[in-house]
Amino acid sequence: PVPKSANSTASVSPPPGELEHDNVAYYIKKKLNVWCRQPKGKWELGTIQSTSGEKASVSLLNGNVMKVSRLELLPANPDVLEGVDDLIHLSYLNEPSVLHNLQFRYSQDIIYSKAGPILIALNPFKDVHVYGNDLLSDYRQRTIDSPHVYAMADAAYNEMIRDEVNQSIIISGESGSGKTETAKIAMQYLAALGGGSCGIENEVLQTNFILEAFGNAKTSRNDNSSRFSRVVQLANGERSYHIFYQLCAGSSPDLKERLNLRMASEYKYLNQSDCMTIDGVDDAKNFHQLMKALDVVRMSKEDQEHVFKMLAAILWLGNISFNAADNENHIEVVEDEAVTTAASLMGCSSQELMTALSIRKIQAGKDTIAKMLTLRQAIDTRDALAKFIYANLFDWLVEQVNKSLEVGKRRTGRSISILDIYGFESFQDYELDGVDWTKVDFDDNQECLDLFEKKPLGLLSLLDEESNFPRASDLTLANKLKQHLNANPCFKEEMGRAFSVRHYAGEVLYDTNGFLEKNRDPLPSDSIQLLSSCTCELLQLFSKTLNQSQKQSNSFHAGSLDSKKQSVGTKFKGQLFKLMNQLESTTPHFIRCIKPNTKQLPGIYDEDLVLQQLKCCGVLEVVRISRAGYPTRMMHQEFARRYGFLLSEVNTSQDPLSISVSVLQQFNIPPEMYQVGFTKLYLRTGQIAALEDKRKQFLHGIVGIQKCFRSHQA
Ligand code: AOV
Ligand code: MG
Repeated sequence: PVPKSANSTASVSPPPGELEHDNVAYYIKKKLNVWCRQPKGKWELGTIQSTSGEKASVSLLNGNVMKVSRLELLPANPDVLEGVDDLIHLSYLNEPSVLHNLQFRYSQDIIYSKAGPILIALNPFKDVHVYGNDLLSDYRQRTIDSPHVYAMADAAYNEMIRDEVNQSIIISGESGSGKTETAKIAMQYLAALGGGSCGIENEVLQTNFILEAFGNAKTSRNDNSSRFSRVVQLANGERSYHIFYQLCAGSSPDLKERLNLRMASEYKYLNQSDCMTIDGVDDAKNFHQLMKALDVVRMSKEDQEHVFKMLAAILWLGNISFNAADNENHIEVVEDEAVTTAASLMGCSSQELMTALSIRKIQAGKDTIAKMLTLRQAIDTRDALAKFIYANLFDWLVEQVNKSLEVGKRRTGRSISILDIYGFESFQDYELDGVDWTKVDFDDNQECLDLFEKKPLGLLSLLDEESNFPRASDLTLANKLKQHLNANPCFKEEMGRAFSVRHYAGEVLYDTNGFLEKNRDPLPSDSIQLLSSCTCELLQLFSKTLNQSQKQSNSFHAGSLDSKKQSVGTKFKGQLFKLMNQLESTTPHFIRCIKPNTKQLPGIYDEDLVLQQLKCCGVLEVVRISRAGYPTRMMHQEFARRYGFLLSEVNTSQDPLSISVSVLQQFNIPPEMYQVGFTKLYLRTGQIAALEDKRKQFLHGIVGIQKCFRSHQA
């Protein structure tokens, strides 16, 4: 597709280009605004008064007059473009202009803007009153067309109907930027299209509450962060999954008694981080809403009780403690309320649970040897059990919810998928100026992908391989990675156990500490046996699922000592591949969420933070390329097919990309007139016309020769 260029603003913009010798005079004469970089890097608006040599004297809006190098000046957009709703319309797409435009809108609570095809959503951290039924129908009837999640959801819906193609809405952004809220807003719109507050649409909305209770937690960056695996270990000021606090705060006296439940602060898994509540959040109230949501998805009271039982069992597991049993570091389990309650909730005897947590049986030939565990091993075993139960409980819940929605499903054969993921948290290592977004080719991330998934020498394969060596350590892993991956330009060696990866978004430093253990995510066979002997139905089900998946993979690894269960890395990779496959068959719509400040407060717009996020997700390049600059985009195949035959030396083995480049070179198209992407070619105005001319001439020539040939024959 060839997008139309945004020529609508051409009449109001001053001569194009940066501030160069020949147009400074124009700026002075017309008193046009310029951006002037201040000593601390901030950009201020002003007008140029005079120039002498490389220096310019600038009068700032605040009244100050500064002498600066011309390099510190950038053209500002004319006033009529103040706050345009699509960055594409800006005459100048420099950093201060983009930042100013978004800030101008943000200060008026206009949180949505377009960047070409992408919707930018700035997190307001307050209610901006741009949702609800009235607006919903305004967008539906197209009486409003300003950028909004509703508009994007509406476009997805219409395209689904019109093109009969599945759609996806892909939401990205760093932690706390508003992805999950945005996903919910999109779902609200689609639910309203489907009929509103009753029926399956309502059920889908209600499932959000269940998924958030069990899948979200307070982190330092987001009070309601979509997270994963934080049952046994918490950082200071952060919480475990909401559901634990909700259960402790909101369950009825009866339920409390049946589960022998205490206050959240009495559980070690919850009280280790010194953070029990969230400002403005009522856990007890949310528990009641959760129970309602479980009713809506038709989960039986009996199943609900099972779920709560498992949650209580996890909490009590965390309180189990150990005593020294000898002076060789071995331990025994303290037989107290924690053990007895956990065991009774799980449906086994205290003794069975204590044995599983303190002894490991090892097969030596035909004999079984019982080995006592050290304190570290015992704690790891206990925590692995708690994590296993929670992870399986979560999967089971999702399955139940999906089943419940299947019941009333009206199948049209078409779908709109909304992708909300958990956001990146590691941003300290960000090299602020490390990524030159004017140069980065935004659709070529191949080297980085190779670094992770190439077989057999990609990061994930190497990690799996090392995870299978009994004597491997975090250091041997780091060395192995350095040995094999150093040649990849996205990999960087660091001291000791560390290494860095140059991701598309920026460089991230990794410490291999705990990598192997996390990747193995082991559950000792004694624990598996324990689970299968428990009377609790859910635990039996979980251990059965585990046994089945192990049997399947064991058949491929017959004779190996370890039970070869899939590593976490491999599992994750498999899930991502599945996701990618699913997305690739859809028409994607992109929403980039931006967090204007790290304090989670309204009204604060941190320019550096916003810029960093715009850069890292490639928004500016998309605008740069989709706007007038490179209005023509063509797939390499398409380009090669149309112009490849013009090459004087045709090499049929060449790939389309190389053919494209050869064509451009043969006709001396200057490099500033195009950008070569991994899949597409981007061309400035006029270039295709020139190439079409050459093509016509060439074809004309052939026709001429043929005519000539024919007349000779005649
Ligand atoms: P995330 O999904 O991107 O983070 P959330 O969607 O949870 O971020 O948003 C974080 C918080 O920002 C919410 O709890 C709201 O308080 C506020 N917020 C976001 N969007 C809006 C909006 N449109 N209007 C009002 N407030 C909003 V993470 O899940 O951490 O990556 O893993
Ligand atoms: Mg989220």
